[in-house]
Amino acid sequence: MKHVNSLISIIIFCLFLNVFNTNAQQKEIPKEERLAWFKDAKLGIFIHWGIYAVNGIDESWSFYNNYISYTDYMKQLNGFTAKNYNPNEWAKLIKESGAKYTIITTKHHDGVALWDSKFGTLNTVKKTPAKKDLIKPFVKAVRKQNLKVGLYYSLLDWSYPNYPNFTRTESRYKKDEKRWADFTKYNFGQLNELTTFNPDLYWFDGDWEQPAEKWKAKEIRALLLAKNPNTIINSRLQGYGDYATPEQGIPITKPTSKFWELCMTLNNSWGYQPNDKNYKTVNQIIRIFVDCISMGGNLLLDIAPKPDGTIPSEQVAILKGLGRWTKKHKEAIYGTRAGIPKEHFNGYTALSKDKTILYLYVDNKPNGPLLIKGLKNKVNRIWVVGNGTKLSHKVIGKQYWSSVPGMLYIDVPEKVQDKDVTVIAILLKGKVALFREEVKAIESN
Ligand code: JFZ
Repeated sequence: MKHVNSLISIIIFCLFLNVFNTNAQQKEIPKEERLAWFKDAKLGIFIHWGIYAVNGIDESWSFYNNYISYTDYMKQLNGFTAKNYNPNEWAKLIKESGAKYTIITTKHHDGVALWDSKFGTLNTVKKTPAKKDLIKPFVKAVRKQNLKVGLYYSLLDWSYPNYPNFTRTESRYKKDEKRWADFTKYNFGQLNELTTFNPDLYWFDGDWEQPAEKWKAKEIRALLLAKNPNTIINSRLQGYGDYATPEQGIPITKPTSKFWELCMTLNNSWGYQPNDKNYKTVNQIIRIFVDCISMGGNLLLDIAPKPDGTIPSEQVAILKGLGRWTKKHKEAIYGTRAGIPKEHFNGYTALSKDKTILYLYVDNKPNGPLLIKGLKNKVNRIWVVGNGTKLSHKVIGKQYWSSVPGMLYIDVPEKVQDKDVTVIAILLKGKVALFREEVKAIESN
């Protein structure tokens, strides 16, 4: 009997430990697994849609920075009609660009929610002539195109009466536990609503105004992962995110983070600003894109619909131009990994996941054969991606007594070149192997 009793106590103790453990650790699916699709996706389309498009002014910042009064900023609510909003057309265009995922602003810093929120009253259903939930049909349309969907959400809300900050020069309060608790409840309420759309990704923003403990960043992460253990969270959650978002534009050196995404505007504005005609060209965007790919990252390109829901023609043209290139070169985009160091090839490169194909992105017109140095592998085959033409190569300067590989030259005839970026695939014998040692003094000749 004594034995049975102690056995039971041991079992109870073990059960307790187990419960305790799972509670404490919230066993997450490993990042590598959760972010596998993201690592392969390479291209995403960001959408900044909000009432700021009515006047065509800076999203939220224009009142925060006192360029316009809050009252006048909010008058834009009356012009936000969404009357030509066609989420299926949007999703088709996004698909055509070659993007594998898309992220839409559900609420910017101005606090205007684009879905039918039961928390607060500031949303497109209650306060704009659109009178509609704009997120629900978007998520549906995007899923129909087999794309992943992400929701942008601003943690800070400069409109909410119990949020401390209002404008750069005016704040509502400094410290007030009660008011802050109310705001927290409101934020969690909205986030809970967003989980019902079951997004593949959450893109937080505005986290800089409060520390992690105030946002309850840890609890936010736990909530979202409890609802969908496969979801991904960007970096702007005070240390509780999954991947990095480079801050100063295109990274110069390869980011140390294994998962990262560069977000970028097509002109100089996140939202629709008809005055801003400073659009990047398709060629520039493709070159930035291959720059990101060569460093193992993703590019998240922003489009900015008008208040009626139409996408400006310049932006449509860019997405279609990009689509021409991504369609032709898909084998050298999706699922690739970062390329080889610049010492080996004077340009952007990437590798296939299994490291047996080396892709060269030729973004300038070559005035002679391409050169690769220090490649130890034997080359099995070289071809022009999206064109199929087989290319020959020559190895020059290989000494029989030296382990230094020869210089590999590939001639790329003009007629196989792409008008933007030509991609050359090199099928290697085995996984890529590079000579990186210091060349020693000659011992014999
Ligand atoms: C934020 C927003 O304030 C802005 O309006 C827009 O939505 C953009 C996508 O995100 O702006 C930021 C936030 C963080 C950085 C840059 C712009 N950052 O970390 O470099």
